[in-house]
Amino acid sequence: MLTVYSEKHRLRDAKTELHGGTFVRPFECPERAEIVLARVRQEGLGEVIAPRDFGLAPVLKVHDPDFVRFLENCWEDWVAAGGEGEALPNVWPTRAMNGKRIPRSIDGKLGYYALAGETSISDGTWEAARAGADVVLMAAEHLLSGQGQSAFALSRPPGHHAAADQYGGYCFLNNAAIAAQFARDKGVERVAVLDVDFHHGNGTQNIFYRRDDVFFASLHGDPMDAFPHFLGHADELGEDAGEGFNLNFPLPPGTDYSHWRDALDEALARIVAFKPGLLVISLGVDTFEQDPISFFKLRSDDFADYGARIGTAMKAVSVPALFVMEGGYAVSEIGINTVNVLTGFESA
Ligand code: 6XA
Ligand code: ZN
Repeated sequence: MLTVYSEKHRLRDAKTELHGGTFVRPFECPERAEIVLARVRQEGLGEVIAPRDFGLAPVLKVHDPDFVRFLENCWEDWVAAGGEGEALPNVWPTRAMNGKRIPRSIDGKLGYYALAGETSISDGTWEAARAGADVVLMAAEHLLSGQGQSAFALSRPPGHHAAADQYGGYCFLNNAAIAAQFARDKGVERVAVLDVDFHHGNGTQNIFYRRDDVFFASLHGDPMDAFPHFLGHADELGEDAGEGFNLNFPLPPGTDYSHWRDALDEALARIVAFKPGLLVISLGVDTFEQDPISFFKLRSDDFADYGARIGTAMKAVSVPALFVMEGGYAVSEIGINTVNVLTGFESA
């Protein structure tokens, strides 16, 4: 399986995350990608290539231009306004206010575009996020040109919380959504996105919620208990043309592999029935029992098993699979768990 990787991910190296009432070094750190890459090489998964520059056009198919401009300029605007630490929001257009106007000041803009307050914007964040989009686009292009049945986009920072005009939960550009849309624009009629990260992929759901050409299925910690808290319930089925094309499996604290696997099998059956031309997998391994910020109980072997299940289901109907790296914060095990999914898929 081909892996696409860009060293530019290292430019996303923020110093601060708001966690438990203090500032900590972000869980989403550069070592994550380095450890996954080392494991890809150690296991001999296949060739590793760097992406080319796809420009902003495929990003702007998914994200609003004003949001993209905000991300591009945020750090400079923040510094120019006298920001001394990293850029963090401290006010939001909540239910009791009017969120329709985009404020002029960087403090107002941060609140307008942020969906959560843990994620700081630091010098280099934009360059890393852009390179992360190029990574998924390169992997998608590889599959669309008929070279292979699977590819791994080792992108960082992650993407699935980012909506058309919102960032947060460590995500800035929605890599999985950008890849799915790119495939649509290259003539793939139906694309499915399967999100197996511990957290609900609220951004991906939101981007495709009114569409019937992109099916979204997600297994995640029940939002009543887990981030992002305000989306990811089982009764969110899609709207308008998209009704019936969104599928959520919110699962309770302590969920082990046998229960998680049942939900996966149901999601895979629905995906097969949708008859996609491409499956994009938002691959977060924060479902691991030792993950520091999550509450599922998957073990390292379970990742290989579910990779094989995805492989069996997709190979039976000849649907190519694009794996896109999302979360996973048990850093010393992140390589093993991630590559177990990929080798499991290949073994099917
Ligand atoms: C912030 C939790 C952010 C979760 C990020 C993640 N308290 N998303 O892993 O998939
Ligand atoms: Zn996650």
